[in-house]
Amino acid sequence: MKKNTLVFALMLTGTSTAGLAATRTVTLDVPGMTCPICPITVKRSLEKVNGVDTITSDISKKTVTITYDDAKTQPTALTRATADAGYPSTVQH
Ligand SMILES: [Cu+2]
Repeated sequence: MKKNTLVFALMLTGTSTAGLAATRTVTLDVPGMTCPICPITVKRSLEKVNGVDTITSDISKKTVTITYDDAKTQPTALTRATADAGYPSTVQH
């Protein structure tokens, strides 16, 4: 009975019951973002990637921080998306 209650609670919060999917955050270095318009193009390219949740850009640091569902996408798909839009990027470690 307790177990059923827990599963139900997890379903309500949208959390994966098996722990397979998780929201992850990655920051990409995008050296080509040289003016305030660039992040808009980069953001649009990332929005098309299935599994991307939030996108925050920092033009002064030339970075884009993305939260995503790791069951749906991964950093290589994100760097590919920005590169396809004309902005090659690398994952910040
Ligand atoms: Cu620009």
